[in-house]
Amino acid sequence: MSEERTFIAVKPDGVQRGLVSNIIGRFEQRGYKLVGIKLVQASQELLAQHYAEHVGKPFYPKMADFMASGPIVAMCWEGKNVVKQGRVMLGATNPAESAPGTIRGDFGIDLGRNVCHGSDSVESATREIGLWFKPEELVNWESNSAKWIYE
Ligand code: YYY
Ligand code: MG
Repeated sequence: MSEERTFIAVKPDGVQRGLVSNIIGRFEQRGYKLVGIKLVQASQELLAQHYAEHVGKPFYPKMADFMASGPIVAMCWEGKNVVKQGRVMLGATNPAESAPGTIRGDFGIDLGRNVCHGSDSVESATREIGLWFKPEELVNWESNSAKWIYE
């Protein structure tokens, strides 16, 4: 079993459109374990840290304003290869290129309204979890279903 963790966030469009339970359900049903969750109104400061690699790019101001336009559901999910598999479950960055069956492919049309964020590497995940959660907001717990999910 793996202790790998990733940061998944339902963006303001996903919250406004009532997609929170569907997105949580996909990670639960896959077998991943929820270890942190909260509703956050993100500040520009937090977003600039979260998207540090994109600050200064032409699309950044509009994207950051969108990300600050309403609540975000910030989550931490745990399990084997959850960073990579989380990205697979999200689909491509541009929903127009996301396969049906993925979150963005099922719910998105435009690049700037792609519903959900997921960490792109184990290093990013560690950094993002540390930005969005205090250590005491993450819960270590044993899932009774683990033996039915992992061989
Ligand atoms: O990691 P991921 O979210 O799949 O894509 P990134 O390239 O890191 O971009 C972050 C975020 O920015 C993306 O989900 C949509 C938005 N964005 C945009 O609005 N316009 C672009 N040209 C590129 C990205
Ligand atoms: Mg990214």
